[in-house]
Amino acid sequence: MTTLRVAMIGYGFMGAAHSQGWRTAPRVFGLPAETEMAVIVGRNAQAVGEAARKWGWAESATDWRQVIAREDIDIVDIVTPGDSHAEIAIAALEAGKHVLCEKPLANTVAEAEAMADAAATAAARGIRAMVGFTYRRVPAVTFLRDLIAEGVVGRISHVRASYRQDWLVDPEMPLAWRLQKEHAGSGALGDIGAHAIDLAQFVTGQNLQKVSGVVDTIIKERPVLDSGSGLSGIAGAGYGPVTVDDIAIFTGRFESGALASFEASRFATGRKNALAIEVSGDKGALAFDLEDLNSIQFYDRTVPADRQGFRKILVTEAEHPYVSAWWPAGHMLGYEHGFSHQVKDLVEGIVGGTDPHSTFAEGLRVQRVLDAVERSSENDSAWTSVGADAAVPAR
Ligand code: SOE
Repeated sequence: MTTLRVAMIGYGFMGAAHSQGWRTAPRVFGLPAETEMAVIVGRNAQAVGEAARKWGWAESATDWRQVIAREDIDIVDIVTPGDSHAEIAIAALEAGKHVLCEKPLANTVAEAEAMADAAATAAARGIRAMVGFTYRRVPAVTFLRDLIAEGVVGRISHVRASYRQDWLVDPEMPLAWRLQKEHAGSGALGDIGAHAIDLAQFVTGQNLQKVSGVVDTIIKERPVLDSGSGLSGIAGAGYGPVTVDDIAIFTGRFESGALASFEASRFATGRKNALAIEVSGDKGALAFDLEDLNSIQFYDRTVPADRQGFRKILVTEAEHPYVSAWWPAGHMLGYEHGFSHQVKDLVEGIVGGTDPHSTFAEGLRVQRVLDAVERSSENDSAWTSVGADAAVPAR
C-alpha cells in the first residue's frame, strides 16, 4: 500500500480541525493508502513547533517553499488566510503535489481562475485538488442532496440559506486577519457566506446565475492586536480600520429560475455557528440546521393533508455515507467529523484517480458569486450576473 506524506501549511483554527481529520480518518476508514502527518509549516518557529507536538505532526518548518519542493511530500494541505491560497496552491500543483485548500478558494476571482487553471493542468498528470467545503460531508447534507435529486420536493421554487455567528458583536474584539481585506478578501460574505452558497448549489445541483445584494460593516474600527497575541494581525497600539463586511444579505436566481435568499452575519446575536438551509418545492420541502446536524426536516405534500407536517429524520443509519465507519444508529456525529470525511474522500480520489468534490472549478464558481454580490452592493444592489462557468457541473 502506498504512503501519502502530508505537509500542512498554516496552524490556526483550521489547522487544528484539519489535523484532527488527518489523525482520525486513517483509524476509522479503510483508506486505500497510508497517510503520514509529515510536516506542519508556519512563520513562527516556536508556535508551529508547539502545534506540531500538540497535533501530532512529525516535523515543523517555517519555509513553505522549501517544504513543497521536498521529494518526500505528496499532499499539501493549505489552511492559511486566503491571501496566500493562490501562491501556495499553484506552486504545490506545479511541483506535482496533490492539494487540499481551505475555503473560500481565494480572495479574488482572478486568483481563483489561476488556481482552477493550475488544477486542470495538474489533473492531466494525475494530481488532485480539492477545496474544503466540509459541510457537504455531513451525512445529513448528503442525504438532503440525494432526496432532492430523487425529486421528493418536486420543482424547486425557493431556497433559503443562512450562516449566522455573533463573535463580532463585542466592539473590543480585536482587528484579526479575518477583518482585514488584504488578508481575508472579504468578511462574513467570503468566510461563512461561501459555505451557504456552496451548500445551496451542492444540494440543489444548480448554479446561481445572478445575485442582488448588500454588504455592510457595523463596527468600522477595532483595537489592533498586540503582536504577541498569537492572532495574525496588525502589531502596534490603538485602533485600526475594519476593511471587510460584517453582514451580507443577498438574493439569487438559479439557472432553473428558482429564487434564493442568503444571509451571512457575524452580528447575529446569540447565533454561534448557525448554518441552515431550506429548499421549498411543489411536492414538499427539506431543511437542514447545523445546530441539529444529525437530522433533516422533511415536509411531504404528497401524503393525505391530515398527515402533512415537517418530520425529523435522523440521518444515522449505516446506509448513509460515512456513518457506518463510526457508530451504530442514533450515536451522533459532530462538527469535526466532516474533516475526517474530507480526508477520506481526498485520499480515495488520489488513489482512485478521480477529482474529489468540491473541485477548484466548483470553488471558482463560489468565488464568482462572492464577487458578484460585492459588485451588486457597490451598484445599489442591482441584479448582477455571476458570469459563465459552463464547465462547472453543479453536484
Ligand atoms: C469562522 O467564521 C469559521 O471558522 C469559518 O472560517 C469556518 O469555515 C466555519 O466552518 C466556522 O467558522
